[in-house]
Amino acid sequence: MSTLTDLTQRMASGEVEIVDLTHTLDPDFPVIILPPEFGQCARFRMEEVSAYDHRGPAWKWHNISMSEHTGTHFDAPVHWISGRDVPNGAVDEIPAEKLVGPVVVIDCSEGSAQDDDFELTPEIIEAWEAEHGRIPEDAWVLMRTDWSKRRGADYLNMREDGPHSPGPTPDAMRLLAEERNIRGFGTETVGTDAGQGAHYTPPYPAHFILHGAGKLGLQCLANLDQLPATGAILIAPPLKIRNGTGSPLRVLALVEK
Ligand code: 23J
Ligand code: MN
Repeated sequence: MSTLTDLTQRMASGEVEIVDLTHTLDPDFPVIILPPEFGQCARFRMEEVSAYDHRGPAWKWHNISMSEHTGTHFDAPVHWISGRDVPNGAVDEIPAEKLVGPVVVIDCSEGSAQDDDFELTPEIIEAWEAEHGRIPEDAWVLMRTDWSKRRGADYLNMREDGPHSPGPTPDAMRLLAEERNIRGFGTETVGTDAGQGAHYTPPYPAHFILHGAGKLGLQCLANLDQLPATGAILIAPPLKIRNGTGSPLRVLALVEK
């Protein structure tokens, strides 16, 4: 039997499941808030054009607007200054082969429940590899924190000194991008970086190191608790926005039960 016929049958029988890792686009879903001297990310907006009425008797449709970085979204290398000259670094240029591929999940949910500023370190990655094997080249690496279960103000978790949420250290990002040569890094929080990521050297190390190395990002993911540590396939194609730095998208995983 061909691989795809086999896959089709296993999806029909439920042996292979589709897990949706996407939050619903909604005006109330939080967006990243930067220090006030910087430009800001727009929330999702939707206006009715017609709803089977005098504006269009047999059809309903909406005009929508948002940032490239609103809701569950993809970060391209050109998003960051370190990746500005990466070849094919905008969302419309990324090869289609990069948009479907293997994914591993590092479970940081226990630590993140104890510490809002929990750090993913090289030690945690190496302990994960001792249990699950070396992170394969060109795989997505997702950091599970269960942050996607938070609602309202707890999601950004803003304090006087800015947002507090878990994220990777600069050394962890160097290990993943430079030594493991991953495809990309994804999180359940509003950024690939920790809430306090501006205070590392370099500032926002996930963005700086990943995109400088031509790697991809995913943020505001959901349902990472439904994924195995290894063996799933991620489907994450951004919109084909010319010179786009990122894009809201539907993220799906194929998981073998
Ligand atoms: C702009 C500036 C800083 C950050 C971000 C955007 C994001 O997290 C993003 O959505 O890419 S940290
Ligand atoms: Mn982004």
